[in-house]
Amino acid sequence: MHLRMHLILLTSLLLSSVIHGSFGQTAGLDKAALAAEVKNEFLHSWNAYKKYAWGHDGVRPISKTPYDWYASPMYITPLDALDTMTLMGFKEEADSTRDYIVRNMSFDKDIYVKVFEINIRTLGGLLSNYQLSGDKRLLALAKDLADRLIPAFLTPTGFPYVEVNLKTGAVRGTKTNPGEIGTLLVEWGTLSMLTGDAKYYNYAKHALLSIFEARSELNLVGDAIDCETGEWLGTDSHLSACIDSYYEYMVKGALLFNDEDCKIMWHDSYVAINTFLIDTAATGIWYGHADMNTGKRTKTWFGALDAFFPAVLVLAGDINRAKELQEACFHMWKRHGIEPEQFDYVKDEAAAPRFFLNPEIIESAYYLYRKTDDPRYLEMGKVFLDSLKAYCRVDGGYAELKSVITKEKSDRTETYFFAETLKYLYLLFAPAATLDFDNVIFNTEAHPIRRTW
Ligand code: DMJ
Repeated sequence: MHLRMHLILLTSLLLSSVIHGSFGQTAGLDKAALAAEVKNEFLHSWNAYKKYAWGHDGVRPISKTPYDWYASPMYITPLDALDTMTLMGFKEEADSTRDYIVRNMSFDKDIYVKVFEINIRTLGGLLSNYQLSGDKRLLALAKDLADRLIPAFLTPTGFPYVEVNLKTGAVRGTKTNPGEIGTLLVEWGTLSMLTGDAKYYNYAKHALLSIFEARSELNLVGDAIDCETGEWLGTDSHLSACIDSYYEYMVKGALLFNDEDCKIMWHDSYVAINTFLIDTAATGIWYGHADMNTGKRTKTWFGALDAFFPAVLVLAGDINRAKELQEACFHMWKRHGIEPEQFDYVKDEAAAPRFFLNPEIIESAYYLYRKTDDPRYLEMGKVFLDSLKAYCRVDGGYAELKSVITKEKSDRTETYFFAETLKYLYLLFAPAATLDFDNVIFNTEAHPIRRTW
């Protein structure tokens, strides 16, 4: 080939690699450097956990002390962090952490645990790490845990009790919500598929179907319900805490198990969401609050947790709406330099100013980037990373904020910071091959599940 032709080919190859980022650079952003930066931040917070809180559920990063959820530790941070360190390539650290978890984790404990939290963090973590490592001891732990949680499902409504005693099977907590009732199928369905025992799938599916059946005539749900009487205790409908992942697991249940009921439930719900919750303001499209029975607007609030919705819309195939909503989410982040727990999109200011190191907005940027290849989402990711480092980084890891306005810190690192926030940030910048996005479903705690059945 002529030398000039070689040069033209080389130039166009270089150009296309810059545009598409195959040399780690996109639109002026160095993806490889950003991925390395996230890994460093992971090590910074993980090493702080190890130094100040090893063997406990989590770290308080300002006082540099540990905390536990219950009288006896459940090793929530190590398990939540485990698949993140595996994906980041910290193999030795992952092997020793997994070994530590297996040697120490026991569910034969006289403690009442929250079914929802232990399901998404512990059961989800055990299942995803079993799939990633092939270590059967993790699957045995997952089965033992689920068996101990089963008494929660024995209610007249099919809605699980909020808490179960892992040793005695005693239950308590009747005031629950669609989020807690409907966020089980990914984990319990996976356990059925991996063990060949259909009962886990059936308990979780029955719970989801039952809460869907309790919806209003407008196809909306409220945010509090009694698991013994089935009476609604809160009729505010929204995409925020207490409801959010109820919708997420319809979409994920449909994709992971090809479940026809999940598809129908999602379809009907999405029509209602787009009729009664959707809203617009000068800053774009939003989803607010409305009464589940009348459809009347109750609040013009959207929050850090609601920012999971663009990711769900990507999975559901509504990419345009996902893009539009992510722009609104990004506005919410930039308004005070970091996103608040709740944002009033009409007043254009924080309505609840705390920040808990939440992952959802980053999760949505990652999903959108994987589907569109648009460097816009990398730019967003860089803003998220820079703000987190500027406002939340401390010697002892990463701290939550009492206020996104004053940036005053609070002495806690939630375990999902390791499972979700840092994982999604890393995956956004890391090579696509790091995780086969099209063939995994993340549970709501960002533990990836592969459809091996
Ligand atoms: C996580 O525990 C899960 O993502 C849950 O579904 C919602 N809240 C937190 C993260 O913000």
